[in-house]
Amino acid sequence: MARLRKYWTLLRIKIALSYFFPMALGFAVAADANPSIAWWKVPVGFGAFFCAWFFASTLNFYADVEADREFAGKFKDMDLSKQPFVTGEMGKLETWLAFGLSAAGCVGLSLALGYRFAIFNIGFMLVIGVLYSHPWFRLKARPVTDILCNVTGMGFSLLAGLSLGGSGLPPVAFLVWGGLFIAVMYIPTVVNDVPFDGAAGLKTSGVCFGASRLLYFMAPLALAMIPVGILVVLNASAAWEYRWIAALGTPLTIAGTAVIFYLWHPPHIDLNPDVVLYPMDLAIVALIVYGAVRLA
Ligand code: DMA
Ligand code: MG
Ligand code: MG
Repeated sequence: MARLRKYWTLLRIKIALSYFFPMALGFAVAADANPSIAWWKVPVGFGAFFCAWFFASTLNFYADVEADREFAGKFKDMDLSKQPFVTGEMGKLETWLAFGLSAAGCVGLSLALGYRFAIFNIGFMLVIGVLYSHPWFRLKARPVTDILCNVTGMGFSLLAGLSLGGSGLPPVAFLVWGGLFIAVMYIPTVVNDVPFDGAAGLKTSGVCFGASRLLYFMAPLALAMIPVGILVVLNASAAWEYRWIAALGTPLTIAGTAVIFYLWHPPHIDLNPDVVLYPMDLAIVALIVYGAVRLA
């Protein structure tokens, strides 16, 4: 059991679930639109997602050893200085097996669901894994692209979930709203990392623009969610899930932004991320149960 622990650490479940949220939403919408989805596609699709995520998360740890070794922050999902590539628990063979099996699992399970799911789920693995972390691209260490990677990856997660039920696409206004939402959610995490990323020489958005300036940029982004959110809510032909998420998510994001500004005691935001993550996990359970009931 002790030998398996490190793989659990690599899975980084708390963050995994935040990237899984859009897929759960996509699945719920897909199940509404097409209640005749073959049930086996759901566990296979979710399995394909977690293979993609495991690959991405493992690559992030693998590529971040230098920065994670110096890690001393506390407002984080985990103590990065204890990650398996820093502690030396990952042997060469284990490393190759972890990458090989998760990538093969992602591609194989995705293709079993069809080309459409495969494009989005493998796209997710490439954007959130390779483009974000791999030293060739390492978009996590460049201003703006760190945020855009997350917006794109979350979009792929949603589109993969949706494609479990065919070829439906979300309204453009919801995609714009979601992009703003993800940017607002991601910015505090970059801001909290500024001291460590700066010391490690990473030029993230936070390091480049300055922690405070980037943090305050959340305000115009959150406010821009109002008109776009109204467009989504008023779109009577959009799935009810999109309309409710825009209706509830817009005021929540604005209130959350105000709370974060209030808790901004440079260089840290004194907010436990669990406050956001646990309600999101409940929403995931609700969406999956809803989708499963629609299929039953
Ligand atoms: C972790 O990214 C996120 C993914 C998508 C694997 P990061 O390296 O910027 O954050 P952390 O410093 O928490 O590892
Ligand atoms: Mg990292
Ligand atoms: Mg970081």
